[in-house]
Amino acid sequence: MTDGEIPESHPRYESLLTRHRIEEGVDKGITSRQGLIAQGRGEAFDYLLGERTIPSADDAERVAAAHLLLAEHPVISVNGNVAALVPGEVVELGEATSADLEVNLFNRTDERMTAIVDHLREHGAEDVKGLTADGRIPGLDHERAKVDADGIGDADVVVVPLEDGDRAEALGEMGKTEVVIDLNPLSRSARAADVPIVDNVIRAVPNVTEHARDLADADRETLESIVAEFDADEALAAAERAIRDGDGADAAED
Ligand code: PTJ
Repeated sequence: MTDGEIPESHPRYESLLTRHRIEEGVDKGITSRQGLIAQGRGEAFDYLLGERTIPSADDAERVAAAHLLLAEHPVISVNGNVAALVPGEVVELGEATSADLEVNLFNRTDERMTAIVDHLREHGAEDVKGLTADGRIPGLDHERAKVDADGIGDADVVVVPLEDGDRAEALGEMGKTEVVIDLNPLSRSARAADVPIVDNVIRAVPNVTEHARDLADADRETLESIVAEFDADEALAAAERAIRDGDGADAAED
């Protein structure tokens, strides 16, 4: 099955497309097998949220765009799931916000690093960081700590979609502003974030790009007030309410 063979009219189109892309990512050596498990966990939360961008997530996506536009050196961290699900979309987000892309893996191997860098280049990326690995995130064990000194090492704002909790916390402790995209509002990553986006990466990344384009001509004062008004705890609480109230599951029912 290819992307084009899933009928768009299918009520679970997006979910089937996502599964297909992740499977293909594993076949290509981009996504780890653990990525399949992570995807399953994410899907369960997405189902409960109604497989839609809830209003609080849309707000967070706008705030993320404002942070990226204000940043001196924004970097988007790309792992095996992100590369499989939204390769072209992260390239577009990088272009819209002048952010670097850096491959940073939980299960790091040279083969996966190279496969992901090549995959991003095929989707239009010019410069992809991550292979130099001459910087370290303090407080993490060896492989997960590897970053480029002039990439995530130097960044003031980092977007970390589908992150594992330890690394999200360690990046936060380095004083970087962290935007986390994670469908689980209870995860340590979401809780460590300055801007937690509780939404599927497949919807969140293009929506941050759209907000960034919309805010491209905004002055610093406007961007700073968007950032200042954001309440991360309230965003997490709103997502948890949406899940507990069950409105979402009705919307996604099939
Ligand atoms: O490619 P690697 O080696 O860097 O590994 C990447 C994974 C994702 C396997 C690794 O970071 C991992 O094991 O992550 P966790 O601890 O399973 O956390 C993944 C989080 O992402 C979970 O909280 C899921 O709910 C969430 N998630 C899964 N799929 C999506 C998602 N969030 C947004 N969009 C998704 N499509």
